Amino acid sequence: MASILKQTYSQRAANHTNPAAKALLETIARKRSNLCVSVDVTKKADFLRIIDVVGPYICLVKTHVDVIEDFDYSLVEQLQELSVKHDFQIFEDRKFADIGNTVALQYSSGVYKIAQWSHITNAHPVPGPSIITGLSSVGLPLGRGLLLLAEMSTKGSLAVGSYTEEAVRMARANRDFVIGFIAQRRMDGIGLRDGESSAGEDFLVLTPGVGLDVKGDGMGQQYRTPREVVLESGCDVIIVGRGIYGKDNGANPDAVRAQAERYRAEGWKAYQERIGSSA
Ligand code: S5P
Repeated sequence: MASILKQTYSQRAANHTNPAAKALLETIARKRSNLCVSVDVTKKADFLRIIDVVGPYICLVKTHVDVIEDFDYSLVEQLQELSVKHDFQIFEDRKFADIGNTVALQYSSGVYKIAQWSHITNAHPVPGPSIITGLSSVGLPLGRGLLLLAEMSTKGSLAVGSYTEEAVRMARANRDFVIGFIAQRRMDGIGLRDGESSAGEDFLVLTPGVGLDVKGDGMGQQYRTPREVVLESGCDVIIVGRGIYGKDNGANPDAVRAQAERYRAEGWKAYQERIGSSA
């Protein structure tokens, strides 16, 4: 079996049993897109317009649903309709970080009921393994998947060294629900104890901090190119926000479409170069 870095997304889909991981890999292969758009805008109309424009070019939409000022539950229904129309998965970037009981409530209940509609969500490993126990009690029966934040894209991030290693160990112990990481590179081999091997392990790596035109945002964000992320660091999905919808909340749909096409093409080219095939 070729190393994960050389396998196609569809070959990898066959090795996954978690429904969210499998569906994401299949969507990537079907649409020839490893691009996730992060839609961090505060008005429903902007949010839906951007997603309708970028829909054809993406595998995944990442949301911060709590920043939307005019939120009501019809937004979720419209997002779900767009996900069917354009064939993409949904990832609410909630970054859970509390005790198991609390995160289970935050995931299942409240205004947003995230587990009802988000195929994938994420959590900080800082509370330890009980955060996975809490979230999986809600998400696993619904076929959802969890990403652990093993690293961050920001300058001075504390998620390094032994923290990252422990995050990977927590994932290894919960492979039914933890489908991968938010990280800046592949995590294969990280945190292995004596006698352990990561052979056969295939965690997905979704990577934010991706931009083609600027290196940062003046607030700690650090950008790398799709080529650096996918080819040089072996990550699987590029997450791009402002690089696609710009400074004006995506007011110009043609400009948003052009950027989505550009990032999709760059991400896919880097993947083809990685696997050594234009398939
Ligand atoms: O380490 C991280 C983890 C995440 S999920 N760095 C990040 O930037 N993110 C998220 O990715 C962040 O919350 C934002 O929604 C997105 C990056 O947006 P951009 O506009 O800087 O591309």
